[in-house]
Amino acid sequence: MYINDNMAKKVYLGMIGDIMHPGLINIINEGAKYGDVIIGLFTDKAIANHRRLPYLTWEQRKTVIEHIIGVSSVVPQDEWSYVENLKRYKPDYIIHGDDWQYGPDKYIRDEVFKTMERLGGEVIEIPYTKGISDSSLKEEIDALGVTPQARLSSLRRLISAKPVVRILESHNGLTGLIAEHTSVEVNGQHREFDGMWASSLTDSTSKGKPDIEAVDLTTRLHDLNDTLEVTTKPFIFDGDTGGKIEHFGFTVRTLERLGISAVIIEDKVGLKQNSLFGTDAIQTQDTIEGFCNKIKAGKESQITRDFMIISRCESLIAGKSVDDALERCLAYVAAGADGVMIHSKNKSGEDIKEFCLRFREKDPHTPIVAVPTTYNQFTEEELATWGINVVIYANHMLRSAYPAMVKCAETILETSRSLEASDKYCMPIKQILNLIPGTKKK
Ligand code: SPV
Ligand code: MG
Repeated sequence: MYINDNMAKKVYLGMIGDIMHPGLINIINEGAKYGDVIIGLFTDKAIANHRRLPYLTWEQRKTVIEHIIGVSSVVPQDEWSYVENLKRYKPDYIIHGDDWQYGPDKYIRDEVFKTMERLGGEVIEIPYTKGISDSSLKEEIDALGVTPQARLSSLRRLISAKPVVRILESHNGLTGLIAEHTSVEVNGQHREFDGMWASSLTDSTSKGKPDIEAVDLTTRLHDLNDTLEVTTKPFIFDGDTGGKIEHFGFTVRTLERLGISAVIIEDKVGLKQNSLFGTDAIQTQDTIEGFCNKIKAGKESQITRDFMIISRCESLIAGKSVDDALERCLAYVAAGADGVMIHSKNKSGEDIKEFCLRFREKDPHTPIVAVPTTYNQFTEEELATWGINVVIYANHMLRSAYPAMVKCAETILETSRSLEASDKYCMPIKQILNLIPGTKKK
């Protein structure tokens, strides 16, 4: 039975509240014994640097949680740290499972103890409910996959929640798994990629073909399906020039149906060549009017609210000025582009920085996407200070795999056997057998 004989006291309980389970109900019930339970519901912004974004939006989670017996009110918690909210709401108690005593979040616990002591409040730790947790449930849900709509909308959520969204190139199911599951801890912070880039360069190169739109859309999407099947994170699709205006609307709808979050199209016409050739190749830009018409055609065809059409400006690649790039990008946004990608092969990054700072003076909000392949000396944090919202590592899975494979092939030739190559360049057989989840039947 729900007993609360101490209505005047305030009990603070922070939670993500994405997947409700008995452990959370238990902690709410425990909290309600001490007073009115205020749920500090973590916002996307609070979560984004520490965990994967929740499946439900903040408003959806709030609706569920405010209807749970024992919850008095739900307030946003905008930081991973509790300190600001504890100072704001001055609870008499804060309640938390005792699982935060170990691991990367221990510093959060230390801060909470210090703050509550200063406020004259008390920290209640209750035994963590064994065998059930948000993360174990999340693993099970991840194994089921994601709906196209949830995947599609997650890129916009990430852009508004994170200072910078980190995207890794993926050209097949295996590289998709790497982008999906690779994570590291840096200074106590969990880090992983936020999504994937379907690069025209690596899609073509992995087929032994040049990056000139020779691999058609149907083939690329057919192959992309392999990756969509084994991942849940958002995809940004490299749409090259977007093709003919009359065709681009169909491309947009096809991508939306698959749950792709965004397409980036570049303002070039004629035979497309890879941008990293710079002025060594003929790079002919569309007229501003012509490209704006393509953006408009795409936006008119779009049926979901969240799909993004991002315009990619090739002025700096074609040897033109930052002024030219600015004029174009502002026009593209006015035509309806949901973001701009500015590209350059200049190693200094100066042109990109100047563009971003000047673009931000005119347009504080439209997302800027950057592909720092040549100016790779800058960290994501530095790029974010220029106003960049999305950083794409555009070809690194393919570029790192290829030299390793060549080395292995050469070593087999040199030694007339595979012993040396296996020892030096190959993962153990046991490891490859267990690499793909679900390979071994129990
Ligand atoms: C790609 O990855 O295919 C791109 C980025 O379009 S770049 O290769 O730098 O042009
Ligand atoms: Mg490309």
